[in-house]
Amino acid sequence: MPNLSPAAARALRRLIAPVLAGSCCAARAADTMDNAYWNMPKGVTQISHEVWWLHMFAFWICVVIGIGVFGVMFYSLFAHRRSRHPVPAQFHENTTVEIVWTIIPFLILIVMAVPAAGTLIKMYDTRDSDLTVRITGYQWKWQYEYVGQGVSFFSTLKADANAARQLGSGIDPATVPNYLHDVDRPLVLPVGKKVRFLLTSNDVIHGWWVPDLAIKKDAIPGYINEMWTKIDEPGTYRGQCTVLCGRDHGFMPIVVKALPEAEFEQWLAQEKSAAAAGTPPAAETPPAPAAAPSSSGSAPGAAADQPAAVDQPSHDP
Ligand SMILES: [Cu+2]
Repeated sequence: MPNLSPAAARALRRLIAPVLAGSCCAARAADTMDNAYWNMPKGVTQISHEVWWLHMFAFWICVVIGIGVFGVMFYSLFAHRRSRHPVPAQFHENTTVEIVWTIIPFLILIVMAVPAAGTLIKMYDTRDSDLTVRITGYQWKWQYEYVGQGVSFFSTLKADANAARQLGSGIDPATVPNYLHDVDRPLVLPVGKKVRFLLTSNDVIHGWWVPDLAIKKDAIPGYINEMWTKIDEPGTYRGQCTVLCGRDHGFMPIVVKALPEAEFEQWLAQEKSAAAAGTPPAAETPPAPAAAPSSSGSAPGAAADQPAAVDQPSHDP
């Protein structure tokens, strides 16, 4: 679980391990415990915390309803069984019952809708942002453009994962760190600043999703979707394209690197001077060799300040 301290997670694993020992699932279960996907991640933004709270709130309401409904059902099955009550009670069209079982669900829905609407309104409020990043989806990569800063680059599947995924590559994906969840150039963002995203696509519909930021929206060609985030903690946050967008849909991960403000400013200054000098900014690893035919044209207005068009990942065996 994301909230467990390492010591608590270890203790829980030790408790569960004997149960799983000898089962073919043991290794897998240990991995699942480590990666902790038992629940929705709490995330690193105020909005993601609110979304998590709403999720838990609705979950506990469902638990109480479940216990109530099944409790009444099993009690009735037992207490009013045929041997004790051969003639069933009749309360068809009983006005009181009708009113009660209409009003109670209505009230439950209101109780859930009020806080959910409050969070939704906040999610849609992109005003007063400190920075705007335009995100464009391509088959099969992302382009990040820091609006008004002259900085723009493509973010593509990391070369080692790209090599391992080729048919007959002979590379064990388990040996590749963050296999299919790492990119050559992450989206770098400042911590504690409101960042607005303008999301669109160059070809087909993609989806930009980073669970830790509680952001998930469709990137639609010819249409701009807005969203925002304000990250509380420095770190690396990973996500994926979430709209089935073609052959390499599974090979266009998202990585967000949140830096303290001073470090971010330093990074941005470097990128700006590299862009101004016309030198391609250094990718963390060299881009994958070009092999696939390019199906994506250049984005409108992006060519001028786009020094390094990274080759898209190839898939051909
Ligand atoms: Cu996609």
